[in-house]
This record gives sequence, C-alpha cells and structure tokens, in this order.
Amino acid sequence: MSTEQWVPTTAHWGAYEAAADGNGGVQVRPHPDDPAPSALLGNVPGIARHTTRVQRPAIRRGWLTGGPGPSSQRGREEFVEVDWDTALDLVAAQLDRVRNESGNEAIYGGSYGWSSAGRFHHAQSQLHRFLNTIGGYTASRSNYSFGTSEILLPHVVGSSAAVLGYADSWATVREHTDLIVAFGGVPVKNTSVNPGGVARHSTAAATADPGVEVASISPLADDAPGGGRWYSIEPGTDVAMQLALGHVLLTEDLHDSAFLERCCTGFDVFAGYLRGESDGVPKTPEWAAGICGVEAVDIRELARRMAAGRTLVTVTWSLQRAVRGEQPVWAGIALAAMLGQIGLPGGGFGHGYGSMADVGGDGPVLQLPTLSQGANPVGTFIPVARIADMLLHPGAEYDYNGTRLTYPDIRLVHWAGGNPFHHHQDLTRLRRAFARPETVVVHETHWTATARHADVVLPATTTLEREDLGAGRRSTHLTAMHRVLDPVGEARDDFTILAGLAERLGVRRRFTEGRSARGWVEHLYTRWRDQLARQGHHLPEFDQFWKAGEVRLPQVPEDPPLVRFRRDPERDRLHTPSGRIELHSEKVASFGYDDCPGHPAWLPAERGGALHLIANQPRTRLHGQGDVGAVSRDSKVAGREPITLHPRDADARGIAEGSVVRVFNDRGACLAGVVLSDRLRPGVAVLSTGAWFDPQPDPQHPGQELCAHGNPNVLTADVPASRLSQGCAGQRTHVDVEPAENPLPDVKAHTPPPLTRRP
Ligand SMILES: Nc1nc2c(c(=O)[nH]1)N[C@H]1C(S)=C(S)[C@@H](COP(=O)(O)OP(=O)(O)OC[C@H]3O[C@@H](n4cnc5c(=O)[nH]c(N)nc54)[C@H](O)[C@@H]3O)O[C@H]1N2
Ligand SMILES: Nc1nc2c(c(=O)[nH]1)N[C@H]1C(S)=C(S)[C@@H](COP(=O)(O)OP(=O)(O)OC[C@H]3O[C@@H](n4cnc5c(=O)[nH]c(N)nc54)[C@H](O)[C@@H]3O)O[C@H]1N2
Ligand SMILES: [Mo]
Repeated sequence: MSTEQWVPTTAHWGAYEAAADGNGGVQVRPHPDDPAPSALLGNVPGIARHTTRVQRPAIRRGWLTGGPGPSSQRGREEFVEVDWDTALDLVAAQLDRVRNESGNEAIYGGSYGWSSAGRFHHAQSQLHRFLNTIGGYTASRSNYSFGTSEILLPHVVGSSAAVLGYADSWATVREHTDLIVAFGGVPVKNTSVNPGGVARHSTAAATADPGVEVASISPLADDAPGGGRWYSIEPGTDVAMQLALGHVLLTEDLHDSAFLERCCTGFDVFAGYLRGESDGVPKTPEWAAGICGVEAVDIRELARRMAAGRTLVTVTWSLQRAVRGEQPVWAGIALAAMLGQIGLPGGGFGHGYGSMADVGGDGPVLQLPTLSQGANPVGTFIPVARIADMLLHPGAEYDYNGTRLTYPDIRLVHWAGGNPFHHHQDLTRLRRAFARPETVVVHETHWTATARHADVVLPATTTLEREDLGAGRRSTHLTAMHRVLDPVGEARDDFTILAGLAERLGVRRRFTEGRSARGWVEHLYTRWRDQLARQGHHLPEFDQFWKAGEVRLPQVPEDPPLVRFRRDPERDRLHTPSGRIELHSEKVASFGYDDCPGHPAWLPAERGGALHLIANQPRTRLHGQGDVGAVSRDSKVAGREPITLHPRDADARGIAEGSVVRVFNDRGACLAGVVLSDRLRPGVAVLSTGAWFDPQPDPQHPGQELCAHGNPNVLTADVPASRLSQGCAGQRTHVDVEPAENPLPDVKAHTPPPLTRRP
C-alpha cells in the first residue's frame, strides 16, 4: 500500500484517518472535522506492530503435553507455537468433549471486555453467536461500567434506560442549566471515549469548557472541568453530603412538594430518615461535615444555590463502582426529586456526565447495524463481576436482586475481546480462580496478562487489519473502516477463527450463513439501510458509503421516558410498582439486604490502611489497551505506572518525587513511580488502571509476589457493591505506601512470554 493513502477508520477513542507508513507500520491523523481529537490516538502507531503482538497460535506447554486439567501453572509457563489446524482441532475437540460430558453450561462464554470498534468484527458478538450455534454457554450480565446502577435503577425509575439511555446534550445544558452539582466531577479525561467511537468529539469539547457553573465534588481537583469550583471530599462519603443537602432543602422548605406529591412515592419515609426519625441522627450539614470533610457552611450554601435556579445533579459512574455503590446514585435521584426538576431540560438527574463521550452527546439515539447473536439455549448466567467466585465455588448459592442463584461448574473458559486480568479485582485471587477450569481459550491481539493465563492463545487481527463499519452510541456519523495493514504474523479475525471452529463442529454454514467477512459488512449495512428507509430516512448505497468513508446518521426525534412521565405521570407511568419515582422502594426493602435498604442511606464502609487509593480510568490509554503505545509509555515514572501522592503523605514516609514505591495491603502489592501533587486531597492516592499486570517475586518479601509494573487490581477487593446488584466495586480501596528497596525487578509485561516453535 502506498504511504500516502489515508483512509477512514474508527476506534473507541473516535474516528480518525490512518495510512501505512511504508515500513509495515501505520501513521495516524485526526478526523479533519473533529473539534477535540483524543490524545489516545497517539498510542496507535506504537501498538499496531509492537513486539507483544501475538503472531501465531500458541499453547501452554503443560496443557499441550499433559492435556486439559486444572493447573496452577497458568500464567507461569512457556508457550509452544503451533499451526492453525493443530490449534483449532484441539479447541474444537475440547468444546465438543465438555458439552457432551457436562452440557453447554460448563462452557463460560461471558467474555466481558471492550474489544475494539466495528459492528461486525466485535469479538464478543462473534463468540456468543458461535457458542449459540453449538448449544450455548454460561453467560455474564451487565458490565463493570455501571453494573450497580443497571440493577438499582429499574427499582427507582422503572428502567435503567430512563437514566442511562437518555441524557440532555451539552447544548441543552448550556442553554438551560444554571448549576451542575457534580458528584465525581466531570472528568474531561474520560470523555473522548465510548464503545464504537464518536466521529466528532463534541462532548470532550463541551466538558473542557461547560459554559455553566459547576460544583465539582471529588477528592481530585482535576475532575473539575475548566473553571469549576472544587469541593474536596473524602472518598466514599458522597452520600453523607447528599443527605445533608437534602436536609437543608427539607428544613428550609426549599423542596418542591408538588413534584414530590405528583411524581414520587416514599418521600415521607426518606424525609423521616433525613430528620433522624428512624435512627436518631438528623442528617445536618454539621453531621455530614464530620464524615465527608466538606464544611457545613459550604454544604448549606450549595443547597440554597441548588434551589435558586435550574440545577443538574450528576453522579459519575465511578461512584457506583464501589461497595454500597447503589447509595450515591439513589441519593442523587432523591436530591434531584426534591428540587422538582426531573424531566425539565437541563435539570434533574444525570448519570455519567464525564464518564463517557455519549453522555451529553448530541447524536441521535439510533439502532446501529448489528450482528445477530442468535439465542442461547443455556439460561445460566452470572452478574459479570462474580467471575472469580464462580470459578472458585461451583455449586455455591448467592443473593442477586431478590433472587438466589447458584454458580455453575465451569470446565472450559472461552474469552475473546476482553482482559479479566485488567478488569477484575484482587488479581491474586483471580489467578487462583483461573487455575480451576480444564481449558482456557483466549483470542488476543497482544500478549496481555489474560493471554498469558490461557492454555490456547489464538492471534486476532486489529481493526486496522480488516474491514468493518463503526459508530458509537449517539455518534453523528457511521464510519467505513478501511483496511490499512496486512495482518501481523498469522493473525486472523475472530470471525474467521470461529468459522474454523464451526467447521470442525459441523456448523460452519449456520455460523457464517455463507458470507465472507466483507459480505457480512455489506449485508449489515444494507439491512440497516433498508430498516431506516422504512422509517423514511434515506441513506446511500453501500458502495457509495464505502467510497465516501462516512455517512451522517439521520436525526430521529426522541421523547425521553422521564420527560414524558413528568408531562403526564398517570398516562406515562414508570415501570416501578407504584408507577412513580420511588424514593422508598417497598420491593427493595422486602429483600432484607442490610447493604441495600429500601431508601438511600448512609452506610459507612470499613476503613483499612492509611491511604484511600483511587483506581480510576487512565488518562493515557483505554483500560489496558494502548499501554505499550507512546502516550501511555511517556507517562510512566521510572518505568512504572505513576502513582499520585499528596506531598504531605509522601514526606511522612520519606518518599521522593520520581522514586519507586511499594504500594501494599493485605491482598497484595505493586511497584509504582511517584508523582507529587497538591491537587488531590491529603490521605488520597491515585493509581489508575491499565498497567499490564506483571506478577513477579517480591524482593522485599520472599515467598510473596507483587506486580512490578503498577496494576492497582492486585490491591482492590473482590467484593460486590451489594447483594442487590453484585456489581463491580473496584474503584477504590485502602493501601499503604513505602519506598521500594533495590534491586527492583524489571518490568516484563511489555515483552512477549517465552515462546518456542514446534518443529
Ligand atoms: N480497579 C478498577 N478496575 C476496573 C475499573 C475501575 O474503575 N477500577 N473499571 C472497570 C471498567 S468500567 C471496565 S469497562 C473494565 C475494562 O476492562 P476490559 O474491557 O477487559 O479492558 P480492555 O483493556 O479494553 O480489554 C479489551 C481487550 O480486547 C483486546 N482486543 C481488542 N481488539 C480485539 C479484537 O478484535 N479481537 C480480540 N479477540 N481481542 C481484541 C485488547 O487487546 C484488550 O486486551 O475494567 C474495569 N476494571
Ligand atoms: N481516557 C479514558 N477514558 C475512559 C476510559 C479509559 O480507560 N480511559 N474508560 C471508559 C469506561 S469503560 C468507563 S466505564 C468510563 C468510567 O467513567 P468513571 O467511572 O466515571 O471514571 P473514573 O475515571 O474511574 O472516575 C471518575 C472520577 O471519580 C472520582 N471519584 C472516585 N471515587 C470517588 C468518590 O468516592 N467520591 C467522589 N466524589 N469522586 C470519586 C475520581 O476522582 C475519578 O477521577 O470511562 C470511560 N472513559
Ligand atoms: Mo467501563
């Protein structure tokens, strides 16, 4: 390919243009119309051909020689490269054996993860479709992003989509909103990203300068967008502040009784709790100040300002990714209900502003071209973050949203497009869990920690090495994703890999429907185009779209559920038992969970360890994706992931800027490189997720291991948000920090594992 042939493509960090560089690599440039291209684009050239790309199918030596079976050698052993036929024969034989001996329930195909952009080559959809054609699999439900809210919201507002599926655009906010009260702030660093990628980063542009007053409530100053006021709060205590704001609205008669009467139920119970009638503790600003560290006068003054104009109460998704993470979301809705502005433009409750590019985006809410996954004949599922519990405790029972579920007995794990050794908590425990199944199959583009913990690694292409079409939720355009590079080594796209397995299991035709990958891309587009045409929206034919590189998505009028509900609460009842917004839920109360009672409540969590660690999303990459790219590598300190400490906490421990520290707690330890900043609250440290997990012997503690690179998930606890949601609670934990002693282990995660080639 000529070096100057720039073609369109898209990634989760947005649509952009790419061209081969003439040396086998790729060069990139932003989309010419993008008002705020993502910094993450800078990782692309470095990751495309990095030495950690998986070149050939590879099999863990012990599994190849000893056959399937539980093994603590996963993640510790060398791999043998084999040809495709050998690898596919072995995997197909194990899928067949397990389903015949134990039924398809023994195959775990949840395969959570962000994979890459592209509507056809979406690894999970491909895998689920394939597994469904061979009799199904144990699935996972919801996600690590907002898995707690997704279970809570139907109890409160009738559906999760009512809140998560509709958010006022930044244009509406600028026009109508006077004040945004942002719990978790509005972190601009997150807003270039969404699944599929937006074509124009209007949200990132807007969040950098929201044009309205923002009260940013966060332990980190940098979560406040341009010009916003920073309310420094103790992590995990937002509910106390929210209740105190509610207490002021109640006792100063600033709440909207008419709205509460007309649209809500259970306010009497909640108000009694605010006054302290049920527990003897009035939730005054003075009470809250002692917990959350925000001054009582500031809380009181903020409450009065909230009642004085159009106010949007927002909660980032990070707040629910925590133990008892239901509470700040429910309390945020209760506050917005007291202000009476739910369903008004620019007012009410927003969830995920500053979490994702589509929240506040101005593209249409539109069904995009979608690959059908078929139906799963197996009904068994887990809430996604219970993966380690499931593998460790087959047959055990647990609570979930008012029901009791039982963990299945998993013998084979098949993962494509996700990295549990990035996303899950307590990675030492996850390693023990991954030792339990008989076979672990992973499709990966790179030698991630998950690939290293597999028995069979199948090399997948990246989006640059194949053709597809892509767009994110609320994107303005659909992008024609052209191929830029030849596949690395012997890599194949997930569709082709799975078609090879389907062939061996006698279902190739059912899986492929006789189409090639290009045939599918064209088919998905054309079928979608026909659907839109029936709704009166006329888009160009495939060839024209492909040549133009993108097509503008039609604007479809939307009437968000809460807007309709506010207009006529009797006609457009919510799908809650009362038909209204439930500030007290009799149903949730009836479950009897002490970690999620019937109304929003302050439920103090245990403190352990001197520093509160925030393990938030990384500014320099997407989760683990791009960690070997230039933007991520440039941010490392002494070759390790940066940990940000307050100078006060560093001084107290004799820790210097730029040095390497050992971060530790009861569960594990990692090394990290020190950055000092007074833009975070004393007592708080930040170690973002995504440094590739690098378990090695801990030189300071013989017999123990640490992550030499700085992955915070060796420290986070593998516990659910609550028995209601069983959601991921990985955002925060407690740790201590000490200077690391020499000799320091080298980081090995950015070089491939030991590989030999079978002659
Ligand atoms: N402590 C802590 N942990 C967290 C969080 C937190 O806040 N704190 N946040 C959580 C959240 S919100 C999320 S969403 C998760 C994210 O967790 P993941 O989504 O699992 O993380 P990614 O690194 O995006 O993993 C996607 C993988 O897919 C691979 N891949 C890309 N393209 C392809 C392809 O075409 N085919 C195949 N087969 N593979 C491909 C990439 O190489 C990458 O390894 O992390 C969670 N973990
Ligand atoms: N650059 C980049 N952007 C991303 C991602 C990425 O990996 N990289 N991941 C994407 C994904 S999958 C998701 S789900 C979203 C996640 O979106 P979020 O979960 O909202 O993002 P985080 O950065 O984890 O957390 C946002 C902020 O919440 C603050 N916070 C943490 N704990 C508390 C607390 O107890 N109280 C208060 N008030 N604030 C607190 C932290 O300071 C943190 O910076 O981000 C998306 N955007
Ligand atoms: Mo996420």
